[in-house]
Amino acid sequence: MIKQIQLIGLLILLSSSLLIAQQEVPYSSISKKTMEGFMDKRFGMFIHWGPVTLRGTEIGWSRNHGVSQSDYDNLYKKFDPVSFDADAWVKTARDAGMKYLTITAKHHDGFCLWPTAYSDYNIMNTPFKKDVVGALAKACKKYKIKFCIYYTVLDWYDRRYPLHNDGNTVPDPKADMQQFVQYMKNQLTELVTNYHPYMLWFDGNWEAPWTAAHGRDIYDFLRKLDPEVIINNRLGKGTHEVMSAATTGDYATPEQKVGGINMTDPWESCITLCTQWAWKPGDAMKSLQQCIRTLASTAGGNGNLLLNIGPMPDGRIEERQAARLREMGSWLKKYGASVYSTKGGPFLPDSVLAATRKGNKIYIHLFQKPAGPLKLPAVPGLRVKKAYFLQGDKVPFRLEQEQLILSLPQQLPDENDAVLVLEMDKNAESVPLIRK
Ligand code: JFZ
Repeated sequence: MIKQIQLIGLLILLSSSLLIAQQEVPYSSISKKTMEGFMDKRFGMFIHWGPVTLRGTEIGWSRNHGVSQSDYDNLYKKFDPVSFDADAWVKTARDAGMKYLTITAKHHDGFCLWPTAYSDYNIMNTPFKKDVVGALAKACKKYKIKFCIYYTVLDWYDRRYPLHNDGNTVPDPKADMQQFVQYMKNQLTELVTNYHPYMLWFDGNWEAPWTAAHGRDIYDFLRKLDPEVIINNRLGKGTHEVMSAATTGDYATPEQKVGGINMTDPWESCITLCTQWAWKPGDAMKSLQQCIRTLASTAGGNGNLLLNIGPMPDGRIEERQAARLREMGSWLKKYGASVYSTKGGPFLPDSVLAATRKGNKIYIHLFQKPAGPLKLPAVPGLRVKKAYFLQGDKVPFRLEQEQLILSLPQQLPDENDAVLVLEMDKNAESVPLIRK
């Protein structure tokens, strides 16, 4: 009897602490295994595209800022990307070493890149008349790239959504959030059931009409449609950058910067290859060195990189952007073992280096040659058996007063990122983070 009462007490305690825990953690019910599979991919392609590319200005944001609303909203009538080739885009992603691809099916301007039955403002009413989202989903399947869909919450075009412009604060009294949310559900049902995305990338959750309750409602709705579809954290009201109690969604989305190291919460940084999300003629492009170091630093922080490109109005990816992506692919062919399926750390990333690890190996991504030898704190409980550059020469090392001292050559073997391998005597994946 006493045992039974104790057991019941324990159960009550357990379930109430579970309840409390539920309120303190993000609103997310994805399996750990699915998220681990996602985080193993490390590198994906973001694509921002739509009729706005005819003006070369920023998608969504340039409506009423540089491009008049009437001009912007009529661009679709001239959108005819005759050179669009879904296979070519997906092959560009694959050859860059990217493992997934995320397309803006609907951005803040409300235009839909698929033949939705719920809005006439879609690709079938352009001269092009082809399902861009469907073509990409099919090509991704063919080339074994995970297909993902960006879908904005805020929609400055739709009259049911209360705000019709960036900077608007007074809600339209004729708008109706309940109807708008139903419209979202209808479209999300189309997207999930027709294209089976691996992940949904929400956005535009910061405006006042969108509430935390809306986010949880959509999250539950999607979970019923597909228990495994991954959902980013821009459905709730918390910050994008980190997961918190206010978060609805499965992973954090720092934007235009590498996220901070986090060994528990999954995250993905979205960063543009040029400066604009959508195509801009002659836009400044990041160097190969910047791209490689961004990817290495992201992996070093235990996150993914979603690198954005903006294809041109005729449907092609600019050759200089494609070339940069091919260079990334060649680098990854050689150094991919230090990026894919690794964990970040144990050394904290900084401007000099980023560390990743897999099994017994710790990879040191060196961005800069120190004046003398490279000095790292010894890894507690583990011993270095061998040190060498990945695909390269051995590196002499010694241990001196809890410091690992590595003698580097005059010139590092790769000026963008020289990857050193430390082969340890034990698995290094769960070693606590080490401050240098
Ligand atoms: C958002 C989009 O607005 C942007 O166009 C792009 O799609 C990016 C991936 O995500 O970026 C933001 C998010 C929030 C703000 C501005 C841009 N904000 O709060 O001002």
